[in-house]
Amino acid sequence: MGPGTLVTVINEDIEAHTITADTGAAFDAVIKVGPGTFTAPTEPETYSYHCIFHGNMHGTLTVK
Ligand SMILES: [Cu+2]
Repeated sequence: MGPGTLVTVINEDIEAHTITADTGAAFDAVIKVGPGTFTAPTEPETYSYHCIFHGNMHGTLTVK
């Protein structure tokens, strides 16, 4: 996604999750059940992220 994009995500689970950058404070959003939003970082990079509630949940976010 583009730098600074407002990203919409849909949590289809039955509990809240977070999208939290592994390092730094690039983004950290709690996503409750249903749609949620967070703002992508402005620095182009591939960011690793995780859910602070569930250690096995992780992914990457590419800003370019
Ligand atoms: Cu989670």
